[in-house]
Amino acid sequence: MNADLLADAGGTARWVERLGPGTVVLRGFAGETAAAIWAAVGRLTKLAPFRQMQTPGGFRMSVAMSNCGEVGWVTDPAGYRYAERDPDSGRPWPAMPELFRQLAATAASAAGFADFVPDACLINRYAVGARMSRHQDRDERDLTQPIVSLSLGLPAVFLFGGGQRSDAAVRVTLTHGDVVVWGGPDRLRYHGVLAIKPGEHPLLGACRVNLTFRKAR
Ligand code: MD6
Ligand code: FE
Repeated sequence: MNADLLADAGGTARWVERLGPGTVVLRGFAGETAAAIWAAVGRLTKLAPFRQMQTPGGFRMSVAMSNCGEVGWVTDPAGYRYAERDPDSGRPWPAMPELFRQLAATAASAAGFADFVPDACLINRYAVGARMSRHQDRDERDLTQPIVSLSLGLPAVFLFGGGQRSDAAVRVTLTHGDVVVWGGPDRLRYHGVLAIKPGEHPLLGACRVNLTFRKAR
């Protein structure tokens, strides 16, 4: 097998962009593994269907969410938290596929975070027009652990801000197969996603899916 085939099986970035001291974009890192991950998302979301959760402020999110792993991120009028069970079914979240854990660990290691073992994977589905307002990810217990984020489907403009909500943000377009790893001094930077523009992706159709791998507990 030549190097290109190996690269295409996932685990090698086509190129790397640094967004901060603890943040890199690994372009095309998922390679052909993206299709297998997308197929797995289909199986997982039969068990734990996508749903639009409510924020503590009572707004319905435009992004539809599901989870796999030992715990899953949920929001409702009582607040944000990690929960061991899917609140819609009362059942534990589906187990995280080994393929997901491997991709996350390999990406984290490529970005300089050794021994990353995610216990939660939040699966976000964006229809055209869906967006994610600016937020920090701070519900995880150990903030020395990075977050690994995989983008699939339609492109998205990712806003990467600073430590204060009002700090200026850089705009980064994330496309199918791109992985962002962030942690260390960047772990609490504000970030968001602009409304997804209409389009059609050959594999996913008119949507974007983002998986974020976390060590929540
Ligand atoms: C998204 N991602 O890309 C939303 N959070 O759809 C996130 O909110 C995110 O990509 C923490 C770390 C990486 C991320
Ligand atoms: Fe986030």
